[in-house]
Amino acid sequence: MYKSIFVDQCGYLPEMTKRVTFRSDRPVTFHVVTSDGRIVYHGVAQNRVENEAAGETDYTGDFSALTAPGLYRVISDHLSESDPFEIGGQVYRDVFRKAFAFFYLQRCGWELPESAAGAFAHRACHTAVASVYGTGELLDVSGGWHDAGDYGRYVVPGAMAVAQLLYALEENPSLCSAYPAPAETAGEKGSLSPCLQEIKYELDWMLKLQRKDGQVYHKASCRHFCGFIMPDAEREDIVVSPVSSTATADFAAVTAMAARFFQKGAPEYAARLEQASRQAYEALRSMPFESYRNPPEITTGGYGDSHDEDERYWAAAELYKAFGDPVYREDFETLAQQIYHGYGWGMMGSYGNRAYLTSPYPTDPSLRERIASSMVSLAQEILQTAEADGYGVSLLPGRYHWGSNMSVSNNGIHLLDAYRLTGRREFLTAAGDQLHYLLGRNPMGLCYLTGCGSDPVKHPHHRPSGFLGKAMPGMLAGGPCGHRADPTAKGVLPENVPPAKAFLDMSGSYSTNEVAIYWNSAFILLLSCVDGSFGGSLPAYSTNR
Ligand code: G3I
Ligand code: 9MR
Ligand code: ZN
Repeated sequence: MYKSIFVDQCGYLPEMTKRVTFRSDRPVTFHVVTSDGRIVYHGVAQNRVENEAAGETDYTGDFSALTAPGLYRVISDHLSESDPFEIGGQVYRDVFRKAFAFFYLQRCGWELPESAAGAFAHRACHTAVASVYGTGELLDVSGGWHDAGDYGRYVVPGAMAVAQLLYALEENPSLCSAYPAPAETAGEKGSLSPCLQEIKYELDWMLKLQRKDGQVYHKASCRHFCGFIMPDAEREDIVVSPVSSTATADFAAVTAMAARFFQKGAPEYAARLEQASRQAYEALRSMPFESYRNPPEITTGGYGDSHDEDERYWAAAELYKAFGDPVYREDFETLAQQIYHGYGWGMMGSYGNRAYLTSPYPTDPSLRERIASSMVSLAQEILQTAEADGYGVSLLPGRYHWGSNMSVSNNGIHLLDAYRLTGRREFLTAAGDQLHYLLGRNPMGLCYLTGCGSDPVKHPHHRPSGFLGKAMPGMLAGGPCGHRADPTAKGVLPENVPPAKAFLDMSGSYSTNEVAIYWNSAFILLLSCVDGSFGGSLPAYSTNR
């Protein structure tokens, strides 16, 4: 069905700003109607936007004044009607539950029972002892989460995912409490919440990737990507790839961060994490930067990097926040002569900024101010882009890269940082618009989260989904990628496809339609912060500690 009215298919919290996009070359009068056709709101969309990223003309309507809980659609005389949506205080709980359950369903080395995984049930996979590349050593590296549509397990994106899920727990414990423990894990691990239990599953694996000298191996995978088979059908040898400074730094950072979260419910585990973190950090000192490259025999994911100062920056800040040793503060403040930003796996500086700004130990007030103003400046640029876009999305036409929906999510988190630092509501509104874009208010008219909304992505590049012919629910698709970076995209999308429409809901298109644990974690953190903010519970950053 050709769409011309675009809304968040998962709905709106009552207090949220509610904007709707009309693909139209002339102003639009519109109504919001209840599911039984009663008109409850009348509006006019006046502001015209020539949308370069989408290659179209758009008008934006606003029906924020409508706050009554219920089921609605937007209609307009000369356009098709919108997808249905809900207004209500709990609209994002089911979305959260599905998006978080993705991590459990991505478990490696774990028998997923039908009672908890339905059709995605499988026997424990990749449990064989692995060989450490270039050595004769064998190592148990079972466990952790499959990275994405493939079955590789990688420390760098794994650390990003764990950090974002821990932040989501901190920002919105109420929403996180909506996630029920899978049947067979209920009651395990003492007083750990189901969310923390799940996060621990990845950390337990990551601890196995630390070498005796403290350095951290980059990943564990088979040598090559397998076909679209279930995980327990992949029986090739598992190889542990060489150590890297980015894996070692990210490991040091995220185990320090996690030690804070496990201190209360599992103090011995927190101590184990602290010991591993301190050892990795010390080992990092003797590791010059060397961008990780796959050895020639290995062709699975790379997660290489062009530098590692931002990872070291994050590690120093996180160890200082967790343990308070002056040396970590000195290291951070030396690195912070340049402020680093980024919530994505290749640029991790923003995690360091958050850790330093919220450290319980003494920090430098002038540096805190420098960091805070740099964060607000970054968010201001993101805000300007979002406010100028016909769909409110924070991407310029040239920024629709592989994993663009992760960038949209992380931009929303930058906007929320600025909201917390300044109290300026436009930052919060724009952050909400990033969520609305991902859940339906986008030029594709799709809910990019599988199994959610009335018109979700249905054919993700995800081996279990592809093998079973049905999309596992709760997975965020990578999103439009203007460079047509896979053979399917090159074969199907026209060369001049507008970047915001360079998306294919086809399982072959891994550069637009794969899924990944660190895309889901970015989405979950955005969702948690937005839901928490409108619920009034998002804590402010105090930079005058
Ligand atoms: O940032 C540059 C930009 O400046 C430039 O204009 C643009 C066009 O060349 O490229 C941008 O970088 C891209 C980068 O993603 C952006 O994050 C690279 O081209 C692109 O190759 C890179 O793709 C990565 C992809 O692996 C291929 O290496 C994705 O980020 C990354 O998410 C993806 O990760 C894969 C794992 O390897 C395997 N598991 C699945 C996972 C998700 O697809
Ligand atoms: O499935 C793989 C996906 O996880 C990766 O992101 C992508 C890029 O590295 O590669 C996919 O695997 C394809 C391989 O690169 C080429 N042969 C077809 C594979 C399945 O699409
Ligand atoms: Zn596995």
